[in-house]
Amino acid sequence: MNRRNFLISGSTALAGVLLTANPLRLYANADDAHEYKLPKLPYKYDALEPHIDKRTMEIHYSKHHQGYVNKLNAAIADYHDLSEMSIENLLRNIEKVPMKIRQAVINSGGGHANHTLFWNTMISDGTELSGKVAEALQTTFGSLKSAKEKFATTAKTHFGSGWAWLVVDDKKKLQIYATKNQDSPLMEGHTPLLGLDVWEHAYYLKYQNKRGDYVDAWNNVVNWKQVNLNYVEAMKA
Ligand code: MN3
Repeated sequence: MNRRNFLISGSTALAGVLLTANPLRLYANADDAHEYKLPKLPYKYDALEPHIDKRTMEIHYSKHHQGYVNKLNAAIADYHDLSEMSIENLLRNIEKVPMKIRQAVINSGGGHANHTLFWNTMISDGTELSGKVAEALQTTFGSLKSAKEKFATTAKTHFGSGWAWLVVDDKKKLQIYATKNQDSPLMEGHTPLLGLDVWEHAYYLKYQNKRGDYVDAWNNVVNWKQVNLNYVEAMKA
């Protein structure tokens, strides 16, 4: 219930590409059974080949992401008021979550939200970086090239498990940074536009220890059209 999956078809320039008006709205509320659900993957497991392999996608989505959903549901099982919130609002209001389950919600709720965005900002062959977010990246980081380099370096040099992010912060400015584990930018009042999973489970089967190769390959499947839409929505909010 209350799932608000707004799918809009784009302009002719986006022929055939379905964009989600705001993937944050994919962060659906729990259903009547007060359970969050694994969102539908917007493409097949092999869609991102050769950059991200089918086996990694299958395990990452059906085991890892499902695992975060299951653990989140277990954590909030006795807190029906919390499960009436979207996962986005739950994380934005993390200080209101009882201490007893707060870290579980940070880990598993963060894992659920982060992966939901991750799937929706990738697409077979990628899309061109343009539009309002491109203008803002140029203004903030000097050029698109330097913005992309900063993101890649952030992803490659983050120590241990975590995520690299492009966000709109609470002052409506773009920021690029990394978080540890499954910590979500939503907890800082920031709106994530694009996230890259740098946990080893995201790349080890194909790339082993070569995280840099994975980050460079991922650049080929970024759905910048979706990131632009995320930016426009975040600036309106
Ligand atoms: Mn992951």
